[in-house]
Amino acid sequence: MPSTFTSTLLAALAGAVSVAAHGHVTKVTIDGKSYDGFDPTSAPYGTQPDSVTWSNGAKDNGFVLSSALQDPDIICHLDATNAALSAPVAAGGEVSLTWNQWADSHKGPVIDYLADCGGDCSTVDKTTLKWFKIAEMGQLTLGSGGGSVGKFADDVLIEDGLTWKVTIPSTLKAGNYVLRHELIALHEGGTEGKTQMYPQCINLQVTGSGTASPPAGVVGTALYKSTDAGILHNIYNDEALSSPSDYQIPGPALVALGSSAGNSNSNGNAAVSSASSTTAAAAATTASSAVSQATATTASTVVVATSSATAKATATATTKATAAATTSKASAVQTAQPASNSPATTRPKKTCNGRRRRHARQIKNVM
Ligand SMILES: [Cu+2]
Repeated sequence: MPSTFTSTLLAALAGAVSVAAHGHVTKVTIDGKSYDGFDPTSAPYGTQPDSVTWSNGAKDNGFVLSSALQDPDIICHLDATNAALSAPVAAGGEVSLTWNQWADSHKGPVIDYLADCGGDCSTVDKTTLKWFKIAEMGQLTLGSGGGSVGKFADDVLIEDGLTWKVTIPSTLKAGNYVLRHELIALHEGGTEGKTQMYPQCINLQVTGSGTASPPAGVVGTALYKSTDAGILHNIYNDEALSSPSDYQIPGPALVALGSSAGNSNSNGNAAVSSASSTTAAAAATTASSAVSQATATTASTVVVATSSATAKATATATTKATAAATTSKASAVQTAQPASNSPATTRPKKTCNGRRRRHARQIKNVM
């Protein structure tokens, strides 16, 4: 299809909705040094200058749908290929990821993972990378009823000028790692297969004298299932939740590695960085001397359970912990929290109408 026609059409559709469109990571900043992100929308979509960010084929800033979570595209985005360079960062240091734009209708969690390349990240086979979660933020406030949507991590991203900060665990052993930074958009998440995943991978060369071996992780194609509670989730039905932490951030449990697990955005959201993240950091202090992975996993899963106030939440959290441990998470979690996945009765009609066709388009375009 001629690109002028495509862009005219997309511009018209974009104009029909009042929000900005999807986005990509446009800049990575570490220790005062900035690295350009990969711009998938830049014609002719070919080679760009060597970068620390992985390239991808999301030509229209598109996404990976939750109907394709077992496809390798979920690892580092559509048709992603390795970045040629790696950015040095000291263990305990901070990585800032700046997005070019993000639609405020696109609510959901922000999650960061690392995977040990076991060698050169510029040539590693992405399907072999095993990811461990180092930071997560989910829902911060509940919607006020009548189908209204609460505050999510990506609202914090927007408030912070589209920059997200993640701290590399201070005890992590030096080496070559890939950072997998991910936004998840749940505006159509009440329908299985419609949640939008926006991962971006960045090569890091972690330095320092840390001694903690990377914990056993999960390959990208096993991180999520389309029926996971935090993936198949109706954000317009907060009446079914008793607290924002009832929204279950998807993926494996946060690992406790040093005292720096958790988002470190400057506006105080470390405190709200979901009970699990903050408490995990506290518990991590206890667990960090014992670097055995079993200890770390126990610490982080136990924390999830103890951080829940109500009996219902505790039951849910306990189920999650157990499920995470047995990796049969999807079914267990679903049973625990069916209410939030029930079809929206109060969903506002106009929420993603204009974009729906556009989304369908994008999927075609990036194929
Ligand atoms: Cu969208």
